[in-house]
Amino acid sequence: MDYPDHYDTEAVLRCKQDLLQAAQEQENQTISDLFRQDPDRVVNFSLAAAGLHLDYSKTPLTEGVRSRLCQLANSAGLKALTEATFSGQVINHTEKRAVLHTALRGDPEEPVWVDGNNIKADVTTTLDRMEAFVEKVSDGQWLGFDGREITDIVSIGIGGSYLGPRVAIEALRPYWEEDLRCHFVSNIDAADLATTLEDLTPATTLFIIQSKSFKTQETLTNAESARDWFLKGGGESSEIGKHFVAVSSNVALAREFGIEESNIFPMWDWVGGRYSLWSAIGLPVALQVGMANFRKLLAGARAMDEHFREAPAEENMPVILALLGIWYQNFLGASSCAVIPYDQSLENLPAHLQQVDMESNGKTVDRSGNPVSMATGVVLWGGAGTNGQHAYHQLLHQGGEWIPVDFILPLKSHYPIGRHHAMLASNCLAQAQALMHGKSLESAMQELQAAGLSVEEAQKLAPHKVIPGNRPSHLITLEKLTPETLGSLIALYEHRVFVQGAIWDLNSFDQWGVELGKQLCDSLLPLLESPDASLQALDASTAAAVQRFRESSG
Ligand code: G6Q
Repeated sequence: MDYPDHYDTEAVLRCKQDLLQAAQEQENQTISDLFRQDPDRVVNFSLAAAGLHLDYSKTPLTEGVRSRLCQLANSAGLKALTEATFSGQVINHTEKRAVLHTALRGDPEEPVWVDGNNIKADVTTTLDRMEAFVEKVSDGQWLGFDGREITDIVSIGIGGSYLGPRVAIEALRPYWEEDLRCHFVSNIDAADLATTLEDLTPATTLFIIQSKSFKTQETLTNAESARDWFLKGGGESSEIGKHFVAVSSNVALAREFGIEESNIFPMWDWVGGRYSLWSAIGLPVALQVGMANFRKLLAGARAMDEHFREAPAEENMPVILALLGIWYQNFLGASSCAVIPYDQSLENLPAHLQQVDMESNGKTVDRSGNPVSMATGVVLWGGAGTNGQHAYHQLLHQGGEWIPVDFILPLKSHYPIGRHHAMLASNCLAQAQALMHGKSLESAMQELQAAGLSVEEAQKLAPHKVIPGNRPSHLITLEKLTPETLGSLIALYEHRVFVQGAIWDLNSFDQWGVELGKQLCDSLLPLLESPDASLQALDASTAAAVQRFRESSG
């Protein structure tokens, strides 16, 4: 490792033992008991930071456990690792890279050095280049090959080069520039590209090829097919420069594709894909909502960074959320967590957070290469409320496994129509109440009898109506979903992942697990495409599937 390691294995072990004992001691205590014991529980278990408010009182957390969990974070060297990260040390040691997405949104006057270079200067220059580009496109100075203005942007990228920008654009719908529409193509499935291009006109469409490596199979194949579409639709090779720009750290490959160097926006080794929304990968966002709003998004994230860096653990929102997750998973046995925004425009936020979390911490080897001693990573899933209430919330309420939920609720809507927003909020709060209180057999019986059922009938039906309750949830509220609060919200989850990775002693910033699938895919593709190639080296099931594919392709 290239940075001072402050992980105190012995102390972490002692904290774990303490916490295991605490978990046993409070086995029979319910969340409702905790509210009865502490009339100020809501105040004592709430936090405000960077435009967000977190109420984590509806959880099985006591003050004693909170301070033990904070000790755990302390023993894992969280503070030192945080400072090492922010200051540019090589935290991602398996890839020999610094981890500096925070520098993309940090104070431009505070230098951060990587290999003797103050990267803040590069960040500022890139933001200025983005601004100039956005202005040209939105002011109609950037013209397509037949002299018309650009009306549609198609961002081609996948994974980290796609999910964050898509979520930000969807979330910031009220801030959209008129006369410009951003579209996304990510999947290698041609349906994605074909259906996106269906209604577009080559002369008024601008493609942004978003690929840090400029080597990703899906992105390059989609980019090549998009270029064919452009050339078949009246564009000339010499005009590719007017319709294709790139965001990449691989300038040579982007140029080889036909993109002019002046239209290639940089990416750097020290920005991980899933943390790259804040870099030029955010260009589609800047185009769709304007550069001023993109800068506000960065400012919101910066406010959360500052809070994360400065606040003591017990008052630190990302730390508390991370510790709650550790408490649930490592000591109380949860294996999944849900993020449920009560905001339609955040419908796809869970998909982005899923990548940030599961690609970062879905690992079982610690930073020294040894197997970890506790459960790591968590299945993160979710979707927009109220839609989920008519789908998977049943399992949240009565399923065999309890699943902690983050409810996210903007207090004001951008669409103040009738009673919609109060109804949305009441649904959100009711779900959290139902999870905590549940319904006892006794109240189910009473309800059924009050509805006119005989005792016998009520006894048969009542067990189906029992809801165990005592299930934790956290309520994150914000005044309104703005570029600033969105930035702060996404940064909150980034830091939550970081804290958990620090406690589990993982390298949260590599992703070797995704490589094997890519390698096997490369060797299977020629077998699918050449009918006579031998399938002998394959397992029987894969060989049979290849054979079926070949027969179907004729
Ligand atoms: C994110 C991952 C991954 C990556 C994509 C796209 O952290 O590394 O999701 O973003 O594989 O990679 P490129 O940007 O290099 O095309």
